[in-house]
This record gives sequence, structure tokens and C-alpha cells, in this order.
Amino acid sequence: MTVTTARQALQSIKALGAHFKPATMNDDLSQHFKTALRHELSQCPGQPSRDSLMRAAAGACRELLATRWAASQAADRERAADARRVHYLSMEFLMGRALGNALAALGLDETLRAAFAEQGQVLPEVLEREPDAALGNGGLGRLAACFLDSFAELGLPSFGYGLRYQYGMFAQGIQNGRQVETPDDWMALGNAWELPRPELRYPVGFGGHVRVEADGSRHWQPAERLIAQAYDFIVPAHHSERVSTLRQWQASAAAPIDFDAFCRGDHAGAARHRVAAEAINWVLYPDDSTEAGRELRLKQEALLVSASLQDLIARHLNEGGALHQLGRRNAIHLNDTHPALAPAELMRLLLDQHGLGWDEAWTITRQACSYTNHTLMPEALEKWPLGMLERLLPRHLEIIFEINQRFLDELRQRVPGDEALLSRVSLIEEEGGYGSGGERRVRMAHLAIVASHRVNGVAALHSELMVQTIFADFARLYPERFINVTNGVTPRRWLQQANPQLAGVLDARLGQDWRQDLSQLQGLRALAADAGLGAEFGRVKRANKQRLAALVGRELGLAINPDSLFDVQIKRIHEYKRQLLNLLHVIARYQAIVAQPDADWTPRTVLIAGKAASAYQMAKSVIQLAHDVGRVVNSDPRVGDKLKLVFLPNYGVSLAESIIPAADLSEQISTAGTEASGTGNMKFAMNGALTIGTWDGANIEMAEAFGTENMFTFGLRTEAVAQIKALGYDPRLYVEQNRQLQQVIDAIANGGFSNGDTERYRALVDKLLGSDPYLLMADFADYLATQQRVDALYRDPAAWNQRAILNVAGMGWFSTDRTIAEYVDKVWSASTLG
Ligand code: 26V
Repeated sequence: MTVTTARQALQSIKALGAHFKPATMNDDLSQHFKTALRHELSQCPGQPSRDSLMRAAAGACRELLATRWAASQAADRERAADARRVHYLSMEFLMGRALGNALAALGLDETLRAAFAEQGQVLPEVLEREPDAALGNGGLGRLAACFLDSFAELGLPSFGYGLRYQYGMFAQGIQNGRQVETPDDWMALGNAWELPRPELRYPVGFGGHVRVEADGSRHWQPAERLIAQAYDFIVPAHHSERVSTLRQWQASAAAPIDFDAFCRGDHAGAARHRVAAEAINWVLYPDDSTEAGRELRLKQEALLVSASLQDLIARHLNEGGALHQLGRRNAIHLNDTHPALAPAELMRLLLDQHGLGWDEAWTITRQACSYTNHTLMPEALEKWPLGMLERLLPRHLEIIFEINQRFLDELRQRVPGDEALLSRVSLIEEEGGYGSGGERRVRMAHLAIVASHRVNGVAALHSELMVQTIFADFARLYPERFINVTNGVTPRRWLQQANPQLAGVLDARLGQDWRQDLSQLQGLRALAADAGLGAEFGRVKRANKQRLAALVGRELGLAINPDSLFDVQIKRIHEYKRQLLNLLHVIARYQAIVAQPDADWTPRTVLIAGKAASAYQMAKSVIQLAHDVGRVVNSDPRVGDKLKLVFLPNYGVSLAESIIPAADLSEQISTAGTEASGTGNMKFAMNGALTIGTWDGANIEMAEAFGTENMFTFGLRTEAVAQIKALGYDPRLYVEQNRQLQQVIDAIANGGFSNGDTERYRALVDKLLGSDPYLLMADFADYLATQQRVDALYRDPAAWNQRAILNVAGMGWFSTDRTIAEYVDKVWSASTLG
């Protein structure tokens, strides 16, 4: 590895010419706050509500940060010639709340704590009034948000580019144990963190045809023209006055209302095209398993890409950059394939609008572009039907065909006679591919790879599997293109803000610099056996658990015991993540307790939270089973405190911030080889939870960092999974040989948790006994045995706390500051271009 600490990270980034000025922290927030509060109160006089205080505080921070933001932009402009700017294109940024982060960044939380106290309010309750900006589905979106924090912190000249969704991730309600989805109207009361930029507007076209001019040049005549306008979401640094930008696009129709239709009284008809344009920004797609809305999704992707690239080119030219330098001065990063139309759009802009020739345009494109893959699941690899592209983006399709033809021609020279290879790597999938419905489709990942100078996976194992499986042909052809950059999380949000008490303990032992240089956590290693520190860890955990228990009481009316072991699994509900394996363990434990109520049980509270994609029936069935099992277990008088199962609804960033610091045990139990990285695993370990996990994703690197003996690992490893499948896996054999497993499955199948209804879980049980593609049956026995080792260690608090300290001590590597420094080193700096 080339970069080991945040200090080195800073060096790399300074080499890019970043502007980095330490914060002075003397801005007069109180003055801004008082003015903003006066405005709030002029509208609703009397004692200010928590909402008014929250808005006044956000307004005040915004004033201060907007000034810093302007200075950051000016500094980057001055350095444009020697600082390569990074443009991070992502359909998702899962930002969560911003006020607590802004106050921490400005170093003014105490000032506001006092100001709120004057109004009879406490800070955390005011902060809770802010809705989450939930503009992402899960890990990929949250990673992008952590990246923005590190961009600011490290002073990296950069833009995040996304869409300004009106409704973010759906709100999850539970009715009769089932998930119900409702729109998340997160901006209903405004959004203090965005600065509208009416002067930054770009045209974006759809449909129409391509006109061929007399000189052979080609020009697209779109049938529909939209305008994309910028809204800048501001992201503050914590140890400097830098403010980074997330630029989000809002679509509207270029044409005004149809006046004739309006005058005829056809008001809806007069505005139909406007509604269609605005629909692009309505929702974040929560679903990767339905056909519905695919066309709208493609329009979203095209709008993001087109507006962002026009903005980039305009800035480059305004700053005096020459076109041929565009790729050297600007990095364009594709966060998965969702923005993978970018190379086609960049080629179009360079060829058709700026008059470059193909070769020059292609050199620039390949210099600029890089791509991160976030999943090996074949069903998540985007492929767009040719018919749809032809209809909406005819010029882009032509360009994709030409990229493909030149790429395949080059290959024919390099590897003559291998037609099978050509058809495997072609950007165009012929009819008959998985889920194609008999249509030809563009493989977006192939486009991203061919157009990028670097392609990376997000954890060591994932990057290895990526080049051995889905991208094996490309990796053989272009080995130097494929690298690993292991994910991280921002310690500012996930340690400092989420767990202020633990942060205090770290400050007392290590000083405060770990916030900027997380590798300093390793200083805890020498203190792991210090009984005093162990006791402090224990006290902090106990207090966090008490707060979470109070939240569970408030939200669900359920009493949980803060002295029980808090065993937590929070993440999107997906079969490969195996929440069902967790439930099988809960059922087995329940049955064992009922059989022997007087045995010496280690009390446990199992907490699960997560959303299921709205069309993903199997995931929804798992949520229902969690509720059914919870109802039975939690109300059984023979069980009492020995076991509780809690499903916390409406999982999101803010809920994670409450849950993670309170966890004793972190469940990271995906089938080996399926979880690309995981980042929740990192947040838990950083907060002193121990992990029960498979040898998968970043679990592996975490175990290596803090010692495999300090993680509860279990289950088949990747090679064993492949082997067992190759030999013909039969889940029934495992069930027949394991009486406990047999009883668990029987109880579900026989309606033991569904009031005798044997239909409810038939599909779920059939799948477990039939194909069981994620090998729950094969891993069950080892999982249960490992859970017993967890119980045993938990009964020895000193030993448990010592391990918790060692876990935290080993997490220094997993900061996004280190991740971003690696991207700069290996992907984004001009030196990677050769
Ligand atoms: C695909 C689609 C398809 C269209 C509809 C919306 C949608 C949304 C997301 C996806 C792909 C999601 C891939 C993803 O989130 N991967 C996660 O990335 C994390 C950050 O690298 C990583 O820690 C997780 O292991 C990985 O599952």
C-alpha cells in the first residue's frame, strides 16, 4: 500500500495543489443565530419551538459556511492550472442530517448548546428535528457521502455531482408485521443546506434524430429539451475553512406552459410537458428488481451525466484551460455504472459541440474517466436495451457503437481468431442474455471499463473476485487498469458525533488528533489490558445502550434490558446478507430456552433494521418473519429477559447513529464472496462492538488489522462456497443431519410463528430446502457454535472490553481520509495517466 496515514494522505493531496487553511473558529455564529431566530419568531411568535430553533441554527450555519464556500471556490479557481479537480458522479448521496455535523465542523456546538438552553431546549432534541437527506439506497450512497466529508477535510479540489430528488429513500412503516412504503417528503419545510444557482443552467435533450451534415459531421436534434439547474449542497471541513460542494441537478421544461391550451381551459394539458420534465427529480429509485420506471431511470442517469459534463467543460474553458488539457486537469469518477453514459456524453460534447476529432476526444475521455464497481451480483449490472437508447439518446447510441467497433477492431489485431472473446467483452450483449427479454442491450460496465484508465473494487477480496469472475477477460487484456481501493467511513460522523462519550475517552488517552489522523487509534493497543480503560469502555457502552433502550421503549413500547447483550444487524434487507440466518439463530435459541428455561442463559437482545426494495418479495417476507418471531418470543413468559427480538422500523443514517454506538455485537454474516465490502462493519468496530462475521468483504481486512483472534469468524470461505456449489449442493442433507436446524425449519413451516398459517412462509422454506443459493443451511451449525463462543466471552466483561479496545485500536486504516488519499494516488492524480 502506498498511503498509510492521513498525514501522508494530506501530502498526496497537497501535491495536487489543494488549498488548505486551518479554521480560525472565530466566526460570530451567535449573532447570525439571533438574527435568524428573530426572523423565525416574527412568523410564529411566542416560545420558539424545536423546529424554529433548528431552522434558525441551520440558517446561521449556512451564512457562515456560504462565505467559506465562496472562498474555497475562489481558491480552487486560482489553482486550476496545477490542481486536478475530481468530479465524483453518483446517483446517490446518502447525507443524513447536516446541522450536527456543521456545528461540529465550525467548532460551535457548545455555543449553540448554550443558546438553546436559554430557550429551555437541549441540543440533541433540537438536532433531531432535522429530516435526513436520504438520497441513497444503502452502502454505495453512504460511501459517497463519507467521501464528500473527506474531500472537504483533505481540501481536495472537487465536486460531487448528483440529482436533487424531491422524495428520497421511501419511509418504511410496518403494518401487521409487513413493510409499507410511503414517500419521504424531506424538503417539505425547505432545505437550509442548499444554495440555488439559477445562473448555472444547461440544456439536456431527449429523443429526436441525428442529422448528417454535408461535411459528414453529425448533429443530434432532440425532440424534447429540458433545462438542468444547479443547487449546491454545502459540505464543511472540520479542521480547515474548506467547504466542499455537492452539486445537484434539478430538471425543468425548457418550454413555458402551452398558452393556447391554457386559454382553452385545458390546464393540465397546458403543463403536461412541465410535469413530465419535473418527474425526473421526483424519486430516488429504491428498486433494482422491477422493469417499471426504467425509462425514467435512464433519463435520470442521462440528465446527471449531461449537466455535470457541460458544467465541467464550461468551468475548464472559463478558467482558461485548453480543450486538449481537459482530461489532464479533470478527473471524472463513475460511482458504479449508474453514470456510465458519461464517456458517451463527453465524446458527444467534444466531437459535436467542440469540433474535436475522434482520437483526440477519446484520449481526453480515457484520461478523465475512472470507474468503481460496488457489487458482483450479476442482476445488479446495468444493461440498457438498444431500443430504449435509440429512442431517447440516438446520438449516444451511435457513439457507443463506434467505441465498440474500434475496441473490437483493436482486439481482433491483438487476439486474432477469438470470436468467443469478442462476444464476451463486446459492449453490446446479443439477444438472450440473463433477463434480456430477447432484446439486445448495452453493457454499461463494459462501456465504463473500456473508457476508463482505472477500474477498482472496494475491498481486497472483492477486487480479486472482480478480476477473476465478472471482469476476467478485461483483466487479462488490461491488467494494469484493475486495482483495489478498500472503503472507509468518516470518523467525524461515525465516531466523534455519533459517540461523543467514546470520543471523550479517546481524547483523554490519545489527544484529539485521531479525528484527522485515524491511524492514531493504534495508540490504544498498548492500553488494551488497562482495566481502567476497559471499565471506561464498559460505562460508555452501557450509557449508549440505555439511550437505545429508551428509544425502543418510545418507538415500540417494548422494554429491553440494557444489561443484555445487544446483537445488531442493520443494513438493506437482501438474501445474500442473510438476515434470515440471524432469525434462524433466534428461533433455535428460543426453542432451547423453552426446553431448558433454568439453564444459565446469557441474556440477549437481537436488533434488526433495514428496508426491503418494494418489489423484492423474499426480502419483505424476511421482515414479516422477524415480526412474527418477535411477537412470539417477546410475549413468552418462559423467556423474559433471556431473549428479545426487536425490528426497528425506518432504518436510515440517523437511526444508525443511535444504534451503532449501543451495539455489543455486529452481525456481518453475508455468504462469503457476496458482500463487496460493507461499511457498517467498520462503523460498529470503530465504536467498540465485536463482529460475528464471515470471511467476506472488508471483514477480512478488519480481522487482519486488529487480529483474527479478535473477531468471531465462521462459515464457509469463498473457495469452499464455490467448491460445494460445483459438487452439487443439497441443503436437505444439512437439515437431515442437524436436529436443531430441523426443528427450526419445522416451526416456521408448520405455522409456529404465523398462528398456524402454513402458507405464509412456504416460498421461503421451499427456497431454503430447495436451492438455498446463499448456503444458510451449510453455515447454520458453525454460526450457532460461534454464537455460543460470543455468549461465553460476554460473561467475562473484562475480557470482552479488552477485545473491544483492540478492535477500535485496529480501525485506523478504515477512515475515508485514507481511502480518498489512495484514490488520489492510484486513480485521480495526473501521474496515473502515464
Ligand atoms: C443498483 C441499482 C440498480 C437500479 C436501481 C437502483 C440501484 C441501486 C443500487 C444498485 C447497486 C448497489 C450496489 C451497492 O450499494 N453496493 C454496496 O456498495 C458499498 C460501498 O462500496 C459496499 O460496502 C457494499 O458491500 C455493497 O453492497
